[in-house]
Amino acid sequence: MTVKKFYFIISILLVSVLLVNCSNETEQAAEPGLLLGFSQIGTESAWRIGNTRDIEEAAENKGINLMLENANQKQENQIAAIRRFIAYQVDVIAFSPIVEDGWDNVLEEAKSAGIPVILVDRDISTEKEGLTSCLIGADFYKEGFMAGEYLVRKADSLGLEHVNIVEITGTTNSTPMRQRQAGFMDAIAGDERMTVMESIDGDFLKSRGAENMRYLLETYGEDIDVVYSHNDEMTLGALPEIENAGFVPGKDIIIISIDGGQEAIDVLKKGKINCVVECTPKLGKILMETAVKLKAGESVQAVIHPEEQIFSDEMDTSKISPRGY
Ligand code: GYE
Repeated sequence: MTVKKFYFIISILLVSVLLVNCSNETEQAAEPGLLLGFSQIGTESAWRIGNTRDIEEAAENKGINLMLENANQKQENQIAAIRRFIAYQVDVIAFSPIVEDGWDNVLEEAKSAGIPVILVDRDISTEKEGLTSCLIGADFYKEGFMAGEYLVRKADSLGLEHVNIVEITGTTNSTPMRQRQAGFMDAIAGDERMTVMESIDGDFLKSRGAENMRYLLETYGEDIDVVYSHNDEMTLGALPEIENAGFVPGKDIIIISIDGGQEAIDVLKKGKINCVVECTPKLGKILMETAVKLKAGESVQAVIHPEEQIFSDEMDTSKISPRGY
């Protein structure tokens, strides 16, 4: 190789290295991005899994970088995740608080770091002002109220004189547990026929739904007229126990559930569940839009509730379209 040729090759190499560096820089500059830290509760239900998937898809569609942490049903894991998001200096923090109490300290830390916080799905209880920017989640009180109103209509249509109810609740001290109970109780209050024999914590888990149902059947047997369960997972756990005890769910015992996942809707279509109140897990799109606004310093709506409906044996259930979770 001549000296001239040697210098020519070297200069070509140098120019390419420079070009590669430049293009990397422009790529980075063109994608300043938004980094969103999201602490999810866990994987306890089809609802939760659908919610996680929806949030991941929405982040991808909007080109948002998502740091997703799964807390495996433990509040301390959620607190640790939020601390990691603060250390990473994410732009916005979002989380679904497993229970309502115990968040003040970590949220004070986020506030001091100047990071806005979005509550997704569930609320917190605090005396302090301004720890979070907004709440995006269902109106659980309304869901419980719709479930109670359905029961009153059902009792009317069957001409029932006494209605003995057992309630399998979600995680104690979680927003959906508190409000689904309050809404239901308010809707049946004043109806002399209704008696709630027992409310028992099923933690939103299928296994606990089954376990609790076994106990309730052993304790109250054929006195049970209604099972009001705070989510589909616990309902799906309870149904085989009812059948094993020799009762026909949907006929001998009125079954009311909440969420509206595909599996429960399929069972509703078979007549073994009487009513399912919808709770949509599809909160991803509005979460991303809200995160973008907060990063830009814009104001956002304090509470955002999605629209929800009720599915029951009062309607033609064959018309219910696929649920997607
Ligand atoms: O109903 C249940 C889930 O917070 C609305 O949590 C959510 C509830 C949902 O695990 O299935």
